[in-house]
Amino acid sequence: MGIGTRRRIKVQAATLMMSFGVLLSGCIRNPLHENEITQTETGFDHLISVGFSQLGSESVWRSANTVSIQDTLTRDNGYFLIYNNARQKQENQIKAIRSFISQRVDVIVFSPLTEEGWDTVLQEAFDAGIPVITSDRQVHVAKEELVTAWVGGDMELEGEKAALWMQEHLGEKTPLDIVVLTGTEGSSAAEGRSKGFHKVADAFPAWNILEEKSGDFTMAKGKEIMEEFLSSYEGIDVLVSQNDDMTFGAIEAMEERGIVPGQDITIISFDAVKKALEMVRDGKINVDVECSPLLGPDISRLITAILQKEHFEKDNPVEELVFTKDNVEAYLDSRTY
Ligand code: GYE
Repeated sequence: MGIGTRRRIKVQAATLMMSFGVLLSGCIRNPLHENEITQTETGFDHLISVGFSQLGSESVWRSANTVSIQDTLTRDNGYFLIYNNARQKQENQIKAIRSFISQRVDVIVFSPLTEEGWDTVLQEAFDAGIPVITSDRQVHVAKEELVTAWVGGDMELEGEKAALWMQEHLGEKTPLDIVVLTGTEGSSAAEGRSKGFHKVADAFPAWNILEEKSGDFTMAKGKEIMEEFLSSYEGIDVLVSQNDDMTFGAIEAMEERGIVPGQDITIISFDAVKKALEMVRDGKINVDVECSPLLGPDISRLITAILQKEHFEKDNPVEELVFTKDNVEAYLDSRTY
């Protein structure tokens, strides 16, 4: 090895160590205790540190949700945000929450991948005196006080709205062969939408649910499972798809077989992202039940209320609409995601 190469390696090692040092100090720095700011948007004289564990980036909805939270919890708005993407793994979320606890953040916000399995880590947050807000999805915990507040869409109501649209537009006495693409197993989003749908659909014997299978809220999986459905069953009348990404995949699968989406098969979707609303306008999706990802401002309001010990509701469902060809035009331009 020549002297030049050796020196280059040394310089690189030194740079690495320096950036590691910066990284490290960045990690343990807790701006809450620096008192460097005189007055912030939140009314506090210091930045509020928030640890946010996002469950992944599986869908258009999820990306819009992440952006909404990152764009709201900014330094300019009085926050120091520590963001972690768990890439669809509960153990990554648990790890992230533990690191937020050890960094002594003021608040933990997280969107739980699944409902079960949070008691231990949330007890640790509780014991450390850190309030926890669940955003979007919900958890099942033995002790209610482990979650300070929740904000998100009412998934059960969304499922009910889908079935009520079918009842009104297709008829409860019409024999229908139905397939359902469900979301991530064990998630409150999938469980809630299924529960709400069944609440209505189970009362109508003419509606025949052929199969319900998880497409994990992704386009690729949605396409794969729809292909399976189309190979297994002839004459499917209705597809209920628990999010738009799976719907996009399912539509591809249909079109590849010469099936006209929205006509040959009635399509019911959830989320109502812009690309899906355009498909509602074009008649490919018959109805899209809205679920709003723009939760940043609500989360910010909750955080300040909790820390200022003002009144706040524990459960905060957001208002959501139902889109069909009849009303979609008015909402298309303003859709940002
Ligand atoms: O419908 C889907 C996302 O939990 C409501 O998760 C959310 C769901 C949403 O991946 O697109």
